[in-house]
Amino acid sequence: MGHLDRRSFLRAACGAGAALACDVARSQGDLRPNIVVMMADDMGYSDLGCYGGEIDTPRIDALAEGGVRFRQFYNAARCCPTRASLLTGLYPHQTGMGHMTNDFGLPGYRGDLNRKSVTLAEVLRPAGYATLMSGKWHVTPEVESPDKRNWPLQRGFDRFYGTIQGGGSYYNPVPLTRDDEPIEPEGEDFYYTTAIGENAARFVAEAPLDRPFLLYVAFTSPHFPLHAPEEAIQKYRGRYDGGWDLLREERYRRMIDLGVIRPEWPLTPRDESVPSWDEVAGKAWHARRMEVYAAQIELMDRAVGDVIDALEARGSLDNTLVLFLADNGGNAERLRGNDPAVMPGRSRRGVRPATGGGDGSVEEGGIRTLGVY
Ligand SMILES: [Ca+2]
Repeated sequence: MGHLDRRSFLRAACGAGAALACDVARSQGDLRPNIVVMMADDMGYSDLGCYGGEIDTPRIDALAEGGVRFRQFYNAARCCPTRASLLTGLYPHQTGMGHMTNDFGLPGYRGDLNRKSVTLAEVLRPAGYATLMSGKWHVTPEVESPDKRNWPLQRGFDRFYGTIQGGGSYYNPVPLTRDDEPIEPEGEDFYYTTAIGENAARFVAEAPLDRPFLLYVAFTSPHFPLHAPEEAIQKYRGRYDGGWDLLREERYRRMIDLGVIRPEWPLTPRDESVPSWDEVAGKAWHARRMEVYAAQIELMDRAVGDVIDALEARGSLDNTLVLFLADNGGNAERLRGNDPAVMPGRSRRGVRPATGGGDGSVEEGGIRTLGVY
């Protein structure tokens, strides 16, 4: 596993690009690599196993083991600005997405991806790439209106499955969309994270064989609400009963063992707004929140695995650049309806996880997240 600062990464990436292009011969001779970008939503720096987390994430860990695990990887603090930057290569304000999807009447804050910017798909499609997307779009306020000028298909993608807006139910994401049209969730056991992975895997299987593809997989996991099937939650039952003070120490030690942080760096003090675990009320509710949060991340890891398996099945894995990142840190919003009387899991009400951290904050907990290449 490599650990790189930005300068070393650029050197490595230049070399890797040349190597990838030679790995696998495509049937029609176009040897350019496929590009797969997968992203989590509101996930903390140390949640994944390869960053010291106790959550089982073997598929992402394997990517890190065979590639590069960034220790210094920054985002734009919230869903919309990060997505706008990732899609365009620009600062969020240059795209009109300096904040979320509200229009403040200022060029940098229109809340709608502007036409001065071009997306990855708008650049790669004319260059011969198939352009595929599964997951959350969230760079336009026009969610259900007939005005679809800034939807994925109108911004360079050939195929789309997912949601135009930000967060929402994992059991009934509204409006769920295929290409430009609303659809209903399929099946009794529908779970959005799994469906995003399945559709992304299908796009890989159906992608043209004579040219490369871009696949953008934008999970909503583990963004609130805390929704996960009970069987996935049960695996973590009791795992968080020791509370966040103990968990912080456990993760801190594992991060040192894994080389994510240096042993001479002390554990930062607990956030002043958070009481000690000994003093907090409602321990069972807090622990349950983390159990569901962990299940959400494990299910996302399985969905990542579905995409990797699909790449392998068509013989494309060795000629594909795979990136996994988070759009911002763990969620620190004071969510309305975050009611200790409501146990998360199957509830359709909104409950956020217990870890907090920094979505929306430009301190390190918000903007410093993980990245695997
Ligand atoms: Ca986010």
